[in-house]
Amino acid sequence: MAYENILFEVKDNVGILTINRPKVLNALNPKTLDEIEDVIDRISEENLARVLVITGAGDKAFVAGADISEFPKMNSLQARLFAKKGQDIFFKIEELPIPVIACVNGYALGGGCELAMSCDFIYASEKARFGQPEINLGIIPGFGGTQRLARLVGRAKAKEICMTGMQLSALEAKELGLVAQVFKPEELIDKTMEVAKSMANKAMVALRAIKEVINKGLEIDLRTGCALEAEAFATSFSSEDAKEGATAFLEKRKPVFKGSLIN
Ligand code: CO8
Repeated sequence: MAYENILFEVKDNVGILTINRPKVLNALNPKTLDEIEDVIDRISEENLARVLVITGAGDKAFVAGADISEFPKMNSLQARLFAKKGQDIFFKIEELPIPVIACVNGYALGGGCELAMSCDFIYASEKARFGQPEINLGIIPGFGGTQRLARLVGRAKAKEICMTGMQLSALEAKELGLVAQVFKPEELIDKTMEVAKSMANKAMVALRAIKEVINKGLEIDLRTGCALEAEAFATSFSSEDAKEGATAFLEKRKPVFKGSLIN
């Protein structure tokens, strides 16, 4: 598929997906969602990258939401299908077996905040702004925002954010646990790539297991979550990379992980 609204490249095993509609602050229309899905599917099926970074083109926005110009064309059924389409793709991102970092360079509003929340963690520029402003359009978040935000920042704060349409600064989002780290705008992409490249050299079976167990564990009780952890621990323990990790430590050298997702 030739992409019109996104850019995708792989550098040092790190995939960089850039939403590229800067004139409309990278708003997500159906075609952009299709293109994002195509990249995610290719990464899953063809092992194109060991880590994925998602960012927005230009210096103003990560993604300013779903494309509002599409709304007048939609009836209720089409709106439901559009919401479902976004949700399904964001689940694919959440379930991708490699780490995904949202590199939030500006506005992450509505569908943009929802896209960022489907990633494993968020690095943000000091200029980034987060929010679910759908209430100001007379609608509610539709790409998973009510659900993921409440799980990430708690019930009261999620309700305040969705009910008022307020925007959060990067630092406020960090205080709430929505953002993992905040960087100066000019340093954001380099710092993100540094971390992404470092993770791309780690043990992939273990990274996949951490992602799966934390994601699933948050949905279930502690005892069942710990049972899942023990299973996943056993899987990582028997991987080739685990043998290399222990051997390298005992031989006092740096491990060279193969980075295979298969044991
Ligand atoms: N959709 C379409 N176009 C947009 C969007 C958007 N979400 N955001 C900005 N644009 C366009 C503007 O219309 C403008 O275009 P033009 O130059 O042709 O006038 C251009 O981008 C630049 O924007 P502004 O001039 O408004 O820039 P400002 O710096 O003045 O303001 C803001 C920046 C605050 C980000 C402002 O643009 C804004 O409020 N944008 C809308 C934010 C928003 O409400 N997002 C939520 C959208 S709804 C959503 O995401 C729901 C997800 C689930 C959908 C389910 C489907 C039914």
